[in-house]
Amino acid sequence: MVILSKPAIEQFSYVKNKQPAALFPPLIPIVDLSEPDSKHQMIKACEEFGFFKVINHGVPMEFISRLESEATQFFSLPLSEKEKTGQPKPYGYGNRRIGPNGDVGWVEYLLLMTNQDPNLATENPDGFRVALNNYMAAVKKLACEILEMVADGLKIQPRNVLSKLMMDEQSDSVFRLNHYPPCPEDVVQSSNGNVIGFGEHTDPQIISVLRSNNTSGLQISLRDGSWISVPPDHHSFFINVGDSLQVMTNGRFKSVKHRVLANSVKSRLSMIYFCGPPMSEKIAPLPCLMRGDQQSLYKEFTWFDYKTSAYNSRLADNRLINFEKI
Ligand code: GA4
Repeated sequence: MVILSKPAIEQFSYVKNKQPAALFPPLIPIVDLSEPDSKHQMIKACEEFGFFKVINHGVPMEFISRLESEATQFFSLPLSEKEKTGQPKPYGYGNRRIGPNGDVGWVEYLLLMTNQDPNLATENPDGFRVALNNYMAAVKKLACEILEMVADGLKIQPRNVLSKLMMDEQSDSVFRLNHYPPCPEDVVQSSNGNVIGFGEHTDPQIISVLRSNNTSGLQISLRDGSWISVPPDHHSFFINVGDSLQVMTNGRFKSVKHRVLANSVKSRLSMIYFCGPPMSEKIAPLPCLMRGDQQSLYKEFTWFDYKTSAYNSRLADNRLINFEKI
């Protein structure tokens, strides 16, 4: 078991103003890909929650288990070994610090580019590399299928108008393995049971495809600002609408604010594929979605502009606000 060195409590992030939990929290939408109506369910979920769970996804369980086991082995290495992977700038191995602007969480992670061979400074990197490649290829296919169903559901053509952005060789998709070790009980208690594993934020990309082990912690924010816990399900995938898809639908879909709370008993491992477009791609409302004289809510920008601006922000910032038309 890996224990992150214990932080001074006052230096650590926790949920300060705890919103009362919703009395009857809505159920997280579940989209069964084997059902004929799934594209309509997806659209509804993207509009109402910016978030849904996918079952019957077709990603082989052996790829998932293999990567989970390789990642668990990696995170159980001594810190000095893991650090040989290189500090996250932004890619590499990170411990507690998230991004370059002072965010911290009860988490360690590996952040990787999807179309470059990762530098895995372990004794036997080959098994890890094969597991990563198999998993990423299968999840990329799933993401492509989901984006094509979204396009169909929105009645836009061609149906690869969204998926082609992440299927492009130049796509700036990234992959993240997050390991949340159990947080010591006294740290949890002194922060009212709410130590932040990964602080609240929206994802900048188009969509993100998340899978975790069976440890809870993930929460999403509803439109009214309340937070609901997402029951973990290690057989399923969870899809987040990112800021770029919010812009491409001119605000019809909303990117979902989410966070992870630390757990004092079990460790949580999550794997997230962030579907990003090529750097030079213009992020703008899809013309076929604009009716009549409808105007774009956003200024013109490329994914490079947005990513650059994201890396100058703090995790919890509203990053789209700088790109909205006044
Ligand atoms: C949030 C979504 C992805 O994990 C990520 C994160 C990135 C990082 O950890 O390097 C950022 C964060 C994320 C948004 C704001 C900036 C950049 C940390 C941070 C404080 C890889 C991404 O693309 O944006």
